[in-house]
Amino acid sequence: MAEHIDKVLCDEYIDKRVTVRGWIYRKRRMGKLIFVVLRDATNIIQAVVEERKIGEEKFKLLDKTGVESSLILTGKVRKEQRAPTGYEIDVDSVEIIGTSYNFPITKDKSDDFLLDNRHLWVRSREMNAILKIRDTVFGAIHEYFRENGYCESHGPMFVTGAVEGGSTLFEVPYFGKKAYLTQSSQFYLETLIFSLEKVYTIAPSFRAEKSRTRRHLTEYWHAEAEAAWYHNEDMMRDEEELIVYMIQRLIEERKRELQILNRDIDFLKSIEKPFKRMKYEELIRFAQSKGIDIKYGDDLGADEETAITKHFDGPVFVTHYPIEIKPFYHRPDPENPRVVLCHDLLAPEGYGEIIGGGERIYKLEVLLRRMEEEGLNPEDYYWYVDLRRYGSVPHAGFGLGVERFIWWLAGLSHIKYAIPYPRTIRRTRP
Ligand code: NSS
Repeated sequence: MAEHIDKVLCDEYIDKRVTVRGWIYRKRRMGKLIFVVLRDATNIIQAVVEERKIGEEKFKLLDKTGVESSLILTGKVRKEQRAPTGYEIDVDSVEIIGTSYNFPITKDKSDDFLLDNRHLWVRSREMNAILKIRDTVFGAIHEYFRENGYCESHGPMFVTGAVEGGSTLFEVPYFGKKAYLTQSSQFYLETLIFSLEKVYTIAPSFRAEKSRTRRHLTEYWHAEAEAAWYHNEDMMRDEEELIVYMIQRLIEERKRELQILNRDIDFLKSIEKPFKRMKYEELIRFAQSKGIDIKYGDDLGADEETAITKHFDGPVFVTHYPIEIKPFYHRPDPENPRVVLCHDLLAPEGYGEIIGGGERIYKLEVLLRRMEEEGLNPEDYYWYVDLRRYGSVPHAGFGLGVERFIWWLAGLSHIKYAIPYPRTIRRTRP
């Protein structure tokens, strides 16, 4: 009996007869031999098929069928330096399960073509590596929060109000009324801390982003946390622990995938906590010293973030933004109410913001005043306001854009590579 292999072939299999299942990655015929490079979820493996071992008829069928056909191959493993992974299977049995002719994805296809064919492109080695990195990231987020006393909970996706400003809300018809797709689960997590104290969620968030940048999706996965009794600094400490934990888990579990993507692993290893902290005011001075055209009071756009963070050698927390450029819920600094006790975490190497968070206003009168200043109707947020009426406590939270993190961590050129089916201003298919 041949052993079915669903892990990466290594020395322990030499001279053993194994069965592998997968898809043709490459194929080349040389006379009475066919070299098949088969891929499965783990890796690729070269197999050599001799006509005399499998018979003329099977050999012809195998010769005809193309890239991405599904096969079951059985044969003996040997070391072969010329093979892509250093091993080769000397095949004695071939089963063709699903033929494939003219697989549409070939070398040098345009980006748009690959996006139209994302359902097929997810099979590529690059996407396979990214999807595995993504798997580890989601797992690590759950691990981190669960190990640190956070309880997983969920807010709704259909909502009636904005969290991050009205301009990026998606409106949906809702039985004769209007509803929106949520921009963030933050306000619901805030309600839940009064029951669970420390909560987190991983859920989609939706932004009607009209900007076409390398960092915006209209639908993204958002890892959000909220904790009672936490101040800004407490939350930043948990965030840097989470980021370092995720990086560690990726280096342990996904080194090969990071190498496939040509990510500099030594650089990732160099990322340590605590991260540098900089007040917004200092950041503006720093940017100006680098010749970047920005002044106090400006929000950081994608271009500024890229230009600034190219000068960073690790993630940097930027705190104390001017009150005017942040949403109403941020707590004004009691020592200087023109700024708020918030933070953004900016990833280095030109990537920019991956986290937004901070301390929330917990006094009723301050919240009502801020809503009035921003022209918001407290009625629309009655349940959010209520939290400040019944046993309010200081609290803080944050949101990590999971694709933003993967985009940076894997060193990708565009955020659309960080998710299997990206949704952008121009794309809702496939
Ligand atoms: O707008 S944020 O900065 N902040 C919030 O939504 C807070 N309500 C989160 C909280 O405190 N619970 O978004 C948070 C993060 C941001 O840093 C990005 O990493 C990511 O969400 N984000 C996005 N990722 C991809 N595409 C888009 N359009 C996007 N917008 C934000």
